[in-house]
Amino acid sequence: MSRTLIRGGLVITAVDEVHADVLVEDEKVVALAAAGSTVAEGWTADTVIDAAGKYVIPGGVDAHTHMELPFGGTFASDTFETGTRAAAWGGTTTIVDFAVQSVGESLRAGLDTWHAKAEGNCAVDYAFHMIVSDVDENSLKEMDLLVDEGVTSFKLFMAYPGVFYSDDGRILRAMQRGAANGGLVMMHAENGIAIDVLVEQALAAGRTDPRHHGEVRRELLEAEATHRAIRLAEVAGAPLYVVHVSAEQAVAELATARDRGLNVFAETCPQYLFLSTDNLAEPDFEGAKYVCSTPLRPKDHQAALWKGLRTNDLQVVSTDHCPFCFVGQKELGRGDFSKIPNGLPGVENRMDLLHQAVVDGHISRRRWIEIACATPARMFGLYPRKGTIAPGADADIVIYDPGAEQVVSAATHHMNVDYSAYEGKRLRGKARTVISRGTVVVDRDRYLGRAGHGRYQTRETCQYLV
Ligand code: DUC
Ligand code: ZN
Ligand code: ZN
Repeated sequence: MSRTLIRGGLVITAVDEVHADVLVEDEKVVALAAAGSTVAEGWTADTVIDAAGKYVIPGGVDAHTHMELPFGGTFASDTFETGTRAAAWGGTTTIVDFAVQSVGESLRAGLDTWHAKAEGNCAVDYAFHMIVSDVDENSLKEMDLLVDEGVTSFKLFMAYPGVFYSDDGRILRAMQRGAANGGLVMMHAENGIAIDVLVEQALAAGRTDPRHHGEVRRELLEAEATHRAIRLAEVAGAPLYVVHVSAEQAVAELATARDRGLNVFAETCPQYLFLSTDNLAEPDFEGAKYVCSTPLRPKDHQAALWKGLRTNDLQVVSTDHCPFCFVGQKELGRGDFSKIPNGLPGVENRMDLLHQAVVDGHISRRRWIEIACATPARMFGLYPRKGTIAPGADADIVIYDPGAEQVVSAATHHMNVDYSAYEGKRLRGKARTVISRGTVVVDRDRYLGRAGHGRYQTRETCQYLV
């Protein structure tokens, strides 16, 4: 047995901030004791980590990543190996990635493919949601089997006709199944049928630049789809989790539903909190770096997102990490914005950007941990193994230096992508030491982890229902 003692830090969870020492045995947290108490002073360990002046926080849980996702004729540029290594550098110790069912394929075949991509390659722990692209009798039955084996959430798309899209009837059927088996339906809420009409009209009129991606994917079409998804979930008697919310009007739909007491939940992402249509409008095709869906919105939407995070109308911040290199990948859409692969890198930056939000006064320190660690773990059935520091929890712990200064740059990041969406941004705070299930994987500027340390995590059903 190995014992690690983390001494003298401020332990921050979603509910507490306490000056405490943390004792780890092998892969688990076994005890916390008040700093300086006789109990804590009596502890001995093989490794003692000095956390004086630092925060001791749970490892981040990023509930929305797409390593190696096939999209628009290419693949997301981070593999499970490079993407989870970058996650570790940024203080994220669990990812929940999306396995994909292709049309005509079973859920099982899709899930097996994603297991094969990830197994033996991950630096930190990982789990899967299942993207359901083909709702039929067989895939509905398979949903039951997946819930039983720990894949307890299913993403459906109201966008991308011909690829991932499901119509309302299919969505209703999947939600009814989720209501019966405990699976949580996650929704990409944009009216893709209407968007495709606007795309066609924009291209025909010669509006081909990246900024038109944001213009055709109208805020109202996000709000309309969000409203429809909520109503369908209500009819099915199912809970709902809306992914990557970016529009103020969609937040309003969510707030109304929650005020009515419905089990309706949602995430937003750092790109919607820190970036805007100004980035999409950058000249010389640079705007392509910021093409994702839902799209970036005008800056004035950000206030509604921050407010939603403060009032708990939005519960989670995930990245939707889906990187494509500018050279050779984003460039596929020169002259036609609809051919730009959708997605932004961010798995390495989320914890630090949200700490900057603490520094800037948008959220409290405990809320930072709640939206980035505890609630994603609860939402997707990983709590309290993940998302907190408590006896019995996995020892996924970050010694976080709140005073460190960093400038975000592709020159220094670890994601396998040739640009940073936050290039040049100054941030206060940085992970100093990152521990994954008791093993130090990052220490100061050294990477000590390995591909294959990360272990697949089965999940319970949603632990966040009211
Ligand atoms: N949105 C993105 O930006 N990328 C991948 C899929 C999605 O829904
Ligand atoms: Zn999506
Ligand atoms: Zn996504």
